[in-house]
Amino acid sequence: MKILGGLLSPFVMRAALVARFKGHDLPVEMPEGGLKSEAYLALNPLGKMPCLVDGDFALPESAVIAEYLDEVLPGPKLLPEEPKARARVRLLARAVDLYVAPPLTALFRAGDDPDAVAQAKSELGAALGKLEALRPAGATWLGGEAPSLADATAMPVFFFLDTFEPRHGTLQLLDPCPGLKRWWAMARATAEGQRMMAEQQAGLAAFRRA
Ligand SMILES: N[C@@H](CCC(=O)N[C@@H](CS)C(=O)NCC(=O)O)C(=O)O
Repeated sequence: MKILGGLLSPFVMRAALVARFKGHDLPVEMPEGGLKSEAYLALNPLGKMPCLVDGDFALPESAVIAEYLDEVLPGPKLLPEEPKARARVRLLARAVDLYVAPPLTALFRAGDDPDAVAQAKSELGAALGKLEALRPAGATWLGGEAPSLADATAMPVFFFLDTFEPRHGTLQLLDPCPGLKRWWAMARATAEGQRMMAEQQAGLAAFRRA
């Protein structure tokens, strides 16, 4: 089994982290010929990364890959069994995908345009406040007392808060969200978090060189 894509992408990293939280280190590689090659589009007609390849089965979309890996790989379950806890983990992951990731992408693209930066930061601050309100108060991990698919979704997105901090003061947006702030300090200090940060930093350096 392998993941096609590059680890700077929070969507690719989500799939890798799910496997790692379950005790597996799946190979991650860019598809030969790139995302728009005929061969890659035959595997993943969406032409985006990641795509999981499991034998002759190819699966795009990181949230779907995450649930598949949780089902097929041995190890701790990252979606809780209890229906309400399970729904909450899915909700937190969806909130990150729908509300937190887009303003970070906008910030990435804003360059030196002060209006675009201000707009993206304002939307990001509001989204972080909503995520704080959605998560169980006092939980160690994002959605409870053990790592879940919500953590694997959010951690590689929060990497960009650190990355944009020197230029845009993005970590300060966590000040009104003490629970999230505590969670992020804990999560990025774990072995998985440290490895993830180093890999995304290396990916960003390569992206900037290119
Ligand atoms: N909803 C998709 C998003 C994937 C996505 O947007 N990947 C970006 C990299 S972060 C990509 O492949 N961009 C290249 C392109 O769209 O051509 C998922 O969760 O897998």
